Amino acid sequence: MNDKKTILSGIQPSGELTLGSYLGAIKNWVELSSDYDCFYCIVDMHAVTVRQDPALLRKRTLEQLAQYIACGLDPEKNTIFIQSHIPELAQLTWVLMCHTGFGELSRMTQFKDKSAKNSDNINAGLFTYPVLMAADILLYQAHLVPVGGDQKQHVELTRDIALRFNALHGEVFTIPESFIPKIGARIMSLTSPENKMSKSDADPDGCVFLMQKPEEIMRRFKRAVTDSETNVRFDPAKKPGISNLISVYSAVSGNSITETEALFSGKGYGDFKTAVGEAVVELFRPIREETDRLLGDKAYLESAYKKGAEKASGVAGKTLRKIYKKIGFIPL
Ligand code: AQP
Repeated sequence: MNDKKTILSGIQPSGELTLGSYLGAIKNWVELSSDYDCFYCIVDMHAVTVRQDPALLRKRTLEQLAQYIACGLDPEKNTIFIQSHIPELAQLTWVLMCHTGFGELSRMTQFKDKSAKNSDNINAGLFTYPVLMAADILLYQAHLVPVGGDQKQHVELTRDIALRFNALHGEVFTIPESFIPKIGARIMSLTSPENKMSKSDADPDGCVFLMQKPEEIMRRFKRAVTDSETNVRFDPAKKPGISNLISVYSAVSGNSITETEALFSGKGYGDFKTAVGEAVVELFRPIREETDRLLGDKAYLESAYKKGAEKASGVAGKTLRKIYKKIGFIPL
């Protein structure tokens, strides 16, 4: 019998994967992938809450699948799938929407941030997206949801919805918990370190992308915004730029924050930025090469996502049938 706990996590194909996506999510997914029963998805349904170019969305979805695998996720061992391939998700989302308060959704900070950024398209999906995320987590009965710090609020909402549903209809949902990495939970933009590094940032210089060439990665780190001091010291409030670089170096090298500070004590910002850039270049080099190789093998990628959909659907169907029965829908 499989007594491993279940994990669910996903990333939107709303842009090229960044250093933030890697350190805040994928790196931890790989570390957890042997000890848990993992469901890792490409959340294309979430991505369309913001207008996407259809051809680009298709391309990025496939690229993201190749990148997951290149980063070390194994489709044989884990369930790696594309969110829109699982129709039960939309079905469960509707049921959960009827168990979620308008006031609860209004408090979500990501909705406030994204509606400010997309003022010409504040659609209902942007508002109700946390319920889609809750349905994703609950459909697979996930115990743990590895997320960056910014997604914690959505996992809290998922717990509230699940507890409410269970209280009304009996214990059907596993109550999930968020899992937030100690280092790398929030990687900030290199050009405006008070903001999160985001795939769809209007200023691409603030981001480092997984598929970027080494020269370009180095250029971005060398131009990273710092401060007028000269000491490599971790103080996010007063020194957000340098603190962000310290977090990046620590997450990539496996050092603690204090060890990184000690390592660069007495060295200038220039040397430090070069060291951070080089560490990231070496981290991404094999991932980029393997992604390119996988993208040349479309038949393999297709078989990987079909296998993922089949595995995910099996679990999703089981949960949905239970839920439909609980709320009084007549089975067909
Ligand atoms: N900068 C980041 N630091 C730490 N973690 C991050 N994550 C994303 N950016 C960072 C984590 O990656 C997971 C997937 O996120 P997502 O892509 O589905 O959604 P997002 O958080 O909205 O990511 P972006 O890059 O900011 O996308 P856009 O620009 O499209 O909104 C999550 O666990 C997230 O915390």
